[in-house]
Amino acid sequence: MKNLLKMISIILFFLFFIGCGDNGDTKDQPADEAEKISSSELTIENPWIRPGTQNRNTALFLVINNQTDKADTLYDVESDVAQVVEVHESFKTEDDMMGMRHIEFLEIPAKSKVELKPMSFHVMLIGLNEDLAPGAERSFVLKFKNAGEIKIAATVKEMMKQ
Ligand SMILES: [Cu+2]
Repeated sequence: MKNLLKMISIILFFLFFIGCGDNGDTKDQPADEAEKISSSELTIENPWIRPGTQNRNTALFLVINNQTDKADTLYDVESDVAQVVEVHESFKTEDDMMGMRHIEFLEIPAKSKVELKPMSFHVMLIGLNEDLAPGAERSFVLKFKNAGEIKIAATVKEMMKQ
């Protein structure tokens, strides 16, 4: 009798999934997937913002995971968090200092990940419109040549332990 009930619940389980179909809806994702925002092309993982104060600068960090067969290019990021939002890279100057500069395009090769992290690639937030304290959440739109626009939500937090 117990086994029969088990069978019925398994059948109901599958019927439920057949009924749902694949409509691309991601809102039923389990909680541990909450920080992964998928499009059909790319996955954005662990987006976070370094805390900052109004009129000053800070940055958005994340991992772009491209498991498709072709390279993609990040060419713009939009947000009302700051007056200027642009993709930057860090580099070493001739006198061994760290500098950073705006880049027009960030390529994400096929079947690979590009990590935007401190001292490396990052999304620079110049002239914050408000204070960003740990725990706050803000949205951004990442623009890719192939994947199109991907909207993400990033949480403000202190630098992650590596
Ligand atoms: Cu920068």
